[in-house]
Amino acid sequence: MSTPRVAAVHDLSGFGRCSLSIVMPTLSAMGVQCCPLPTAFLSTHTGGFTGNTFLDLTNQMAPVTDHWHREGVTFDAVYTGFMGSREQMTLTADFIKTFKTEQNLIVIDPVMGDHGKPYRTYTPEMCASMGALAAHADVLTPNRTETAILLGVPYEELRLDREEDARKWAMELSRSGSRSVVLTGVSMEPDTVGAVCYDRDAGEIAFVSAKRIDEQFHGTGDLFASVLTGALVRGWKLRDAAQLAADFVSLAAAHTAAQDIPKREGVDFEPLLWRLGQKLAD
Ligand code: PXL
Repeated sequence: MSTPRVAAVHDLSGFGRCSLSIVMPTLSAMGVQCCPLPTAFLSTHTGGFTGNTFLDLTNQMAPVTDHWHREGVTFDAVYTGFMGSREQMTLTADFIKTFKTEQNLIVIDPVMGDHGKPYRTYTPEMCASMGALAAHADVLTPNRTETAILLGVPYEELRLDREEDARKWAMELSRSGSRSVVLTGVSMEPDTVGAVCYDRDAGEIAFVSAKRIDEQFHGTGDLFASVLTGALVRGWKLRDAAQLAADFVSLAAAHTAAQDIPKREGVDFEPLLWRLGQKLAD
């Protein structure tokens, strides 16, 4: 198999693991070439720090798209995450339209918030634009908060602790089965957490779960979606890719919890990447 290639449209935050500082090493460890299109450079992520710098790279997005297109570059997947503005979402949609083929995968992680609240930089208008960007997804990977925002349902009403509810929300997100969905934060038992997966191609719903780690760390959503994307371009089925992602996030969260490092530094996953590589080599 030739090395799969993924275009990653995310921000780059220098300190506090998230977005490209997770996406790039994770895909590399999975034997996947990652081509980053950084949307902004921040000194830190926006949670747990104050006064972060923000270098907007929006004006680079169209020239980079055009240059890659002129050079005839192709991608096995386009994988998008955190966005800094509505304009970036429009430019990301243009990027997707430029590089979409019959065979490749558009994975959209509609990063907007967590624990029932949007991140502090996300305005209601940006959340609406994320819905429009999500229309391009072959695979959509929201958490519970993002699902509530995308579907316009109050967070408290969007329960994910009963199989029939989780199925219902996954199907609603799939837009009548037209896109695959991996909805994270599904927990039917107190000591496990995982995802409900709707596979558009197989027409199937599956549940995956792994051991719940009680502490929450920055970057676990980015880590989940990165592992999922890497496994999908390596040819894994959606439910197997989601199980690998759930297991790896659980392992990394357990490892982080045992380190006693500040939560805002994010999930301490680097020492475990060799295990991910090993799983893909099996
Ligand atoms: O992990 C999501 C994320 C990505 N990028 C930036 C963020 C966050 C979450 O806070 O602030 C800049």
